[in-house]
Amino acid sequence: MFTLPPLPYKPSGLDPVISELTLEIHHGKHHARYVQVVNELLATSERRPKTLEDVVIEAARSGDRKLFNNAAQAWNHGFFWACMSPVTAGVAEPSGELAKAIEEAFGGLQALRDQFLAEGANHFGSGWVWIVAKAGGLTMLSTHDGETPLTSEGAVPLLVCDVWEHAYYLDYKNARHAFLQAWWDLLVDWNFVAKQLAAARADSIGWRYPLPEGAP
Ligand code: MN3
Repeated sequence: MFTLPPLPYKPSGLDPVISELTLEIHHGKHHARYVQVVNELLATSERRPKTLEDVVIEAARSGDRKLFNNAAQAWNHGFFWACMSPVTAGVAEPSGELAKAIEEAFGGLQALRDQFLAEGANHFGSGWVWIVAKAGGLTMLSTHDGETPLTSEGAVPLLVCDVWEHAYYLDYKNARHAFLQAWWDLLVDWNFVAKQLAAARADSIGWRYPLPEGAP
């Protein structure tokens, strides 16, 4: 049984960028439901995967859309929580290898910010905006619904923002760009992003979803 990992901060920790109410519903209802459906589907299947990463990749490979959508959404949300730090922690801007990689790929942090906000604001429908490491360099991409770079050979996600309406609608109504801007300026945990980049360069995927309860 996969579990809903606790948030790495208090539900009020991202306020006022993401209100306590939004975060409680997003984590406690949306994310929880994806985990619940994954467990229900696995309970009636022959599959005994050890990790949620395996569930996502195998479901994508076998074309099991319902399992894929729910497992990928469970994973994406866990990763999304890890990408943010509380407002009171402040934002430590990228430095070292990460700053260098951003400069090479996007021409600097300001250019990356402009591009990320535009990508998120222009994304049509539900999905996610990512920065991924691939072949040593950084790229930006957006995915629809539950689609995730986990299924993309050699791609390691470094950062993601959830642009499904449930992520911001209670706080920002239809103003997705305002949400993205506040999120970028006040919540991104660049230390986490730097750790992911270091992992990618060491041929690891870095952050992993917690193992199922009772896993050996
Ligand atoms: Mn969401």
